[in-house]
Amino acid sequence: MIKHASFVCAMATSIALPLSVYAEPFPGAPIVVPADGTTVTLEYVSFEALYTGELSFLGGGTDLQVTLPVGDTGLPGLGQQTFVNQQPLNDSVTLEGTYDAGDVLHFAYRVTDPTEAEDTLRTDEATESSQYSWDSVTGLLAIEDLRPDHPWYDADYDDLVVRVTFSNVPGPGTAVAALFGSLAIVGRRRRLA
Ligand SMILES: [Ca+2]
Ligand SMILES: [Ca+2]
Repeated sequence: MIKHASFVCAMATSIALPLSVYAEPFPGAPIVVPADGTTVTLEYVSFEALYTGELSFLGGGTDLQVTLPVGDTGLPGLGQQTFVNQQPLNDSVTLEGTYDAGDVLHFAYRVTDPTEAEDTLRTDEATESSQYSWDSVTGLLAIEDLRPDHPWYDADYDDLVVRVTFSNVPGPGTAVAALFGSLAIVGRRRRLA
């Protein structure tokens, strides 16, 4: 019975390929921040890959441009280190900075091993953004670590999977802005009266 069950399981697994086990991929969808004053947390979910790769946070910006870069904490020029797919050091990482509605978050994935496969895939590069699948409903950001012209390319989007959580914590700046907003309305009403 056990053998039969594992055979069925193996069959199901092979039938399910090459689609991701998490969701239908959305290649190249921009990771758009939903609200002003947002902090962003990244949580490690899983990996299924032969290659080792490291995900870094480049910063915020527009669809294909980083305009708010963050400082390097890992790989030079690639911003904040988050996770290595095969050996995550942390369960979650809070990304540097706070972001406003409409800001697009950008990432780089450095394939580091085996060395002959070295490559960097960036969400701010038009030819590379489709290596990332972003599902704004589940919050899952999933990476395909090989380019379409690679013989082992499989578009499974599970070579590293992380969950993105947006937190909107109103800070003192928001309260001050709200106060000025109320004063402005009072002032306008007085002028109108
Ligand atoms: Ca893959
Ligand atoms: Ca894979």
